[in-house]
Amino acid sequence: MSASLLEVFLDHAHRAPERPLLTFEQERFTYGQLATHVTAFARGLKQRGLQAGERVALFLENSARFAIAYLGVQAAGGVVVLVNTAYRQVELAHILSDAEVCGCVTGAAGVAELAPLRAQLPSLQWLVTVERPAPAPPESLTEVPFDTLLAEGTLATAPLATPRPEDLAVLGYTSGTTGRSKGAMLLHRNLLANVRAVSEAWRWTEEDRLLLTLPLFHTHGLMVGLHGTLFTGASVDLRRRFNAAEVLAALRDDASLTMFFGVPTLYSRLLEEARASRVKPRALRLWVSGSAPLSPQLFADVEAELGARILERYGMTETVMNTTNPYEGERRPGTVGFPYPGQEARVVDVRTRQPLPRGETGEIEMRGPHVFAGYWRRQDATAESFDADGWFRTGDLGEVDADGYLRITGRARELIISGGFNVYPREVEEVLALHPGVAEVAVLGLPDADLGEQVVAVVVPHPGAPPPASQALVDWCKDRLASFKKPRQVVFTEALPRNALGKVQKHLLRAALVTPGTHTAR
Ligand code: MLC
Ligand code: AMP
Repeated sequence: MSASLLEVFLDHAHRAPERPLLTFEQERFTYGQLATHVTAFARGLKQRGLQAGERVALFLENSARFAIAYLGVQAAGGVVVLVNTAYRQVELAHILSDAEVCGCVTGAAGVAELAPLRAQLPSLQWLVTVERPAPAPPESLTEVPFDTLLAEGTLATAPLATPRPEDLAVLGYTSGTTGRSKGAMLLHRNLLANVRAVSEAWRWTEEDRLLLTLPLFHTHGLMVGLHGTLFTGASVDLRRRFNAAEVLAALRDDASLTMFFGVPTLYSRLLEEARASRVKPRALRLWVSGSAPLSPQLFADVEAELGARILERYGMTETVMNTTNPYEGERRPGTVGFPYPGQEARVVDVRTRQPLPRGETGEIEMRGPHVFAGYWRRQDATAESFDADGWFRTGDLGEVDADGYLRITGRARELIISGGFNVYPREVEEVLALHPGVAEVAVLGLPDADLGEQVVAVVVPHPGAPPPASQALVDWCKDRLASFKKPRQVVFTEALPRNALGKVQKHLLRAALVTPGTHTAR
């Protein structure tokens, strides 16, 4: 029995080295070729001193090199720290210092973004750069071009120990309810258990070929798309990014494709593109949506116009995939189906923590071999997230319908999901509050036809001063945070509604903004 996904992948490579695995732009890799690169990358890292358990950040766009670095770090005994490429200095400094990374694999933009943070990142020793020429890194950092590391590793003979099930594989940063994200510790056995469950539920086999345009730095693209491919011995057509016209053309022309995975925004953009271009995709074996709610309307439109009955599933960084609509049975719009094989889900009363009967709304909890091992160096947050019986509190609200389908009805925590990316209002509020023209600020999510939800900031300007221009506040955010977190709307008001304890009543702001004119002026 394999102890890790890495081992399963290397086993495929050993038994069927010629089997096609991955295409990316002009590059093609069989299982054997990718495994050779992974082993060389791992040996290169070890030769340069990487110790078991040390953290290495991947701050990298989609490419074959992402997959090589991801598996290579694990093969060297290291822990991968995933970083969204849109992150700017505030997010980067926090994640890289919290995880105490010793190295980072990145591109030219990443080197430039990291340079001013050097003083805040004493643990960071080296960069592996995927582009030549990369900008010169700060003098105190060793820079190794990706290909040089591979060449060094090819000559090296250092033995590689395969990871044990309890070893830490990945730190996925998430859930910044305090404005700062926490590293979810995913062990090799968590990842293996989940990918096994997902591939079984979706009948994923080596005959499948996935069109993957989601970013690999998040759960959906990486731990569903890439992991499932590697586990089953299947293949993937990996794209640098999502482009609706290119995706539709591929889905029309490439008969080898059998699966497509997306967040709801990808489906609404595909639909728009299909309407405009009249291009229709071929029938695929499986279309999956997740990471954000898929509206029953979009589900119905995609079925009517693209001929695809989407399978919606529910997941999160801490647990990878939680529940799924059935592959063979009814895919019920507006629901996320049932727990995967070997995993448990339940809905509990948020006060008593007792399980609720069907039809009643409470917090969704998960238990099973896929559930992460806790938050990195955050015993307090870990303890708060689990009960004595090992149930993990997801922070999502839901109910189970009469037939056992789970329906997500809301979130217990403050979280905006915009185009499948998470935005924690507190983080944006903290950045806006530092602007000299801002006295108070509340950030919330409002419905958005393209993104599902959009970020909106309600700002109280400093009294006596003219209110700052909206664009100045948007730019202030963009200079400090990932651009997708910037407010799409800035609304000025004289005071924020607060309850007796002084807490901002965002539901009143939301209601006023959805029916403008009640509390705030735009
Ligand atoms: C990009 N922009 C966004 C945005 N994505 N704004 C709000 N929300 C988003 N999601 C902004 C950029 O900041 C930029 O602004 C402008 O749009 C153009 O950037 P882009 O990169 O060219 O955008 P685009 O290619 O259109 O990206 C849209 C997208 C992308 C939907 C393809 O957001 C995406 O790949 N989303 C998928 C996210 C994902 O994989 N989530 C899974 C998480 S895992 P400006 O002003 O700078 O020009 C998870 C668990 C689970 O949740 O269950 O799966
Ligand atoms: P992340 O922390 O980035 O992994 O985001 C996980 C969150 O995305 C979950 O806690 C849910 O709130 C949300 N999510 C994932 N899948 C779905 C879905 N199918 N429907 C609604 N929300 C979802």
